[in-house]
Amino acid sequence: MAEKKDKKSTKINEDGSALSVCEATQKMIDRARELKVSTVYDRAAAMKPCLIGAEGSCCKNCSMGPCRVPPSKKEDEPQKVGLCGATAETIAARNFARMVAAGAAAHSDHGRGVAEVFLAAAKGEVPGYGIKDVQKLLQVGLDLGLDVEKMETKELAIKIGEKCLAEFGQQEGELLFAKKAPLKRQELWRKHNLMPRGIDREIVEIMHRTHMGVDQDYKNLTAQAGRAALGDGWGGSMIATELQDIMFGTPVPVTGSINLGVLNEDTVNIIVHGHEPLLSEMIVVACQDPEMVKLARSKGASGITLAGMCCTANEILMRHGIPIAGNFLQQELAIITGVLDAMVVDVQCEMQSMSNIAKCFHTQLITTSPKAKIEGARHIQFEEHNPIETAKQIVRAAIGAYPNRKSNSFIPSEKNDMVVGFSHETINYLLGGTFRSSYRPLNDNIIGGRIRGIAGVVGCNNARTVHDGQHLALIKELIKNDVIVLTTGCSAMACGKAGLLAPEAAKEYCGSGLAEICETVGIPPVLHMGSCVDNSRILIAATAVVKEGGLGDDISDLPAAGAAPEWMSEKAISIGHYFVASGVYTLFGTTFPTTGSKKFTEYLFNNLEEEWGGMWDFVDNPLDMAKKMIAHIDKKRKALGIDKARDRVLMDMQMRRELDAV
Ligand code: NFS
Repeated sequence: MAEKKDKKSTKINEDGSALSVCEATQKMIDRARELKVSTVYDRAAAMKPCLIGAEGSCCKNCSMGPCRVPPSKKEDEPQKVGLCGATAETIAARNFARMVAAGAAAHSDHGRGVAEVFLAAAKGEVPGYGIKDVQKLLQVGLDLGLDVEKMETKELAIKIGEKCLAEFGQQEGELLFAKKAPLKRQELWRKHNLMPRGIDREIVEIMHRTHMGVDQDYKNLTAQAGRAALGDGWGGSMIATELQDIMFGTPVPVTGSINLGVLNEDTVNIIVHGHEPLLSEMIVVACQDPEMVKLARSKGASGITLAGMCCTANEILMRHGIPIAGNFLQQELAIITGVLDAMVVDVQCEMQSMSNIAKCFHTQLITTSPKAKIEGARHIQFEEHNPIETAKQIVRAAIGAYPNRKSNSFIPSEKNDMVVGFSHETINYLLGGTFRSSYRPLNDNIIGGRIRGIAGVVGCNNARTVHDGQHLALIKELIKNDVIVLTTGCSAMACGKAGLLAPEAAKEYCGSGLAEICETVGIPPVLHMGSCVDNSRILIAATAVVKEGGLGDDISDLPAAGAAPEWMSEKAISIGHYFVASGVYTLFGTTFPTTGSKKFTEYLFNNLEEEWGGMWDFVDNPLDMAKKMIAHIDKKRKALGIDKARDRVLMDMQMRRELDAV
């Protein structure tokens, strides 16, 4: 049935440039154009972004506007203000804060959903779900201040579920997981009034403060955005990660494969796409059910292939090794292969265009969350109290669609192998060795200079730049310079597709120090830590490095930096802001949503470091971004007095090379 023409792609944008560095993606863009199916790549070429909006200079918070206040073109031209007098910095800061609110809300509502199901599962009300990781249950119980020794597993799980749910609506006091941060960081949060109260409260307060005529001080708005973002990173997202680990298992290293080539011509193909693993965990089970496999065979298929997309993919990959079909900018393309029988979505990062594209093929687009319906899609609602039944209904729908395939299928051949599953617990175990789990060897290698520093490279794809290109250029440059990279989200998938998540990548891409460590321990130089809510794992890993000792007493002391070179979602802004508020120098690429206000941007990019120990930055070119991150890492090494150690290592290598040359 497949047209066997897996030829090389033409890689042609209208101006001759590449749209993606991912070969499968480029082939599918060509294929879509052949079939005259419009994709995000075509729409990006046809519709330019509004520059005033992109730089945060448009206020539409009341009906006297929208007011546009772009920077003055000439020196003597007065800076425009809104009808109410709102300045460019107020407008940019309000817009920025609202992005944080939306992003924090998305992660936290995910976390709330997990907490609700967790509590129901703990009470034994959800068939199929239970406690998979008792060790982590105990750890989280301790983190929440519970007397774990006095409780049975069931009682403890119920208490944890209740405590976590209460974190959302808590009116006063401090978030419980914030106490996991280094003590110095907690003191700083208290000093600057950044310590988050209840998650919902911080988000609501942003919406209040950014209403017309309320908070009109950009610094005050930045702080409130910081509080809400911390409520995301150390609250909503962390709750999601921790409870998912307890319910579904804490990830351990597992192999998997990635890219559109994981789809199969002769099986029923199902993709689960979105962010919440609640239903997809059960779809994994349903796809393996002999009754379902038999049903698929009765329709002429040889079996069922389940694959993931976006962060739902990361969740089931990390825990079950389920293959990934692709990242954000590949979702339409997966349908265009013509072999996708069901695209099952939950929440977030789902393009509405899939609905129209699915109509050109036989694909069932199935929504499952009451919070995320799509016009034209079939809705099969996730039944929280009987998830296996919902899952089977979905798998049956996919099998039912299989005989309707048209003869125009095309699957690009690309798929890559990778090793994933680097939770904080795994890193601790792997680096510490058999005798004692510990971050000591990591710290020692940073102090000794074999590892120059740590980078978190995370975030989305963005159709305004070359798909995957920024991630890969940045990450390759970092590991070449001995910076170990922790990755999540669509960035992690870009790495997987490019072979960076395989241990062999160390030899090919790393500087000699990092390569040596990776080869000794048997890990890739880029560690896949999970989905975007799992950025909370990076916070925990950074805290563990601080607590291990020898690298300062706060996250802001670490030779570390964070980046999201292809970001596009509001969630990314919330993540960036909680990294900054946690003391991390954080760089974004493509565009930055405040540049319309020089004063506010200056505050985020410079002054914030004095107050918070972390700051924002914007760099479009990934190699320049790497340079800035490395310069920051070196600055921190110097402050810690460990720059000499590295010099010595470099000198040794240099000397060795010179000796070799003789
Ligand atoms: Ni993160 Fe995951 Fe991807 Fe971006 Fe979307 S899937 S939550 S938001 S696009 S990394």
